[in-house]
Amino acid sequence: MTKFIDSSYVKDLCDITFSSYDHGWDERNGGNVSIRLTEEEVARFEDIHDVTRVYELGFDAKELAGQYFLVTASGRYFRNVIKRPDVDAGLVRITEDGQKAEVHWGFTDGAWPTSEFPTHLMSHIARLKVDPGQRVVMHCHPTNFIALSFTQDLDERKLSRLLWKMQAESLVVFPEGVGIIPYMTPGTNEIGEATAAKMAEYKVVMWPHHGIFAVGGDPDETFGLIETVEKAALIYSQICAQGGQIKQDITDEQLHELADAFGVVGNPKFLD
Ligand code: 2HA
Ligand code: ZN
Repeated sequence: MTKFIDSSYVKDLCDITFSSYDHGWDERNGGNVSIRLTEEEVARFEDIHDVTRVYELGFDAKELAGQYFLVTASGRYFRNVIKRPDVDAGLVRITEDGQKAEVHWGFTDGAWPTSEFPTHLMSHIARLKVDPGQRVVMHCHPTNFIALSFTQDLDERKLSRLLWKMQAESLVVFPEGVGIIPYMTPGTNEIGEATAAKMAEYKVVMWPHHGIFAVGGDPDETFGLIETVEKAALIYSQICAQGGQIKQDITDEQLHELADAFGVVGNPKFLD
């Protein structure tokens, strides 16, 4: 019997992976999540064990030396994490030299961290410099958001403005807008570096023709951010389904008023 019950983060991981699957954003083994834990939180794992296996990261993660990450496993399905979190997820610690990850909990049938672990760790490094409170990185495949990468210019200003104007919530939830990298092969250090470079400015990064990377302070907030972006994209899909003609939308003046009312600063590069 698995004894992860003292870690609320394992429950949160189960919750957001299943919700994401349930929204249709994680077919097969699509999607991955990582959560940076404090030592206090790590101490709450009842069946934490000494290092059983060590995994080569394939890049230098020295800036995260000694940090612990709860992370979903490579090749496993979000649909199943809720049923067997200790099999389809695990807890790893980055070694002092920043070259490896030691398995301390989970991955009980021999799995390794997600193939996107380099992008996760590089994104954590980037966000630590912006806001050390941001401890969650989530990747999934939201349908309407991906569809935009086929029909819209891959232009951060244009895409951010489109999403901001679909609903009042957008600007409040992602006032920086959305970053976009070019289409790249997933699972590589190169896509990790490109994503992390965008994470210096944005909490949301589009992977064209693939999905989304998002960061947040806790699992709920991160999942809520993805939901908000995808809802804006869904509204745009519905507009297109209704003929595509926009007769009125949220004006720039109204965006400025929104930002003032909610105490956020809209990215000045994207606001007129
Ligand atoms: O983890 O989504 O990008 C499976 C993926 C790869
Ligand atoms: Zn993916």
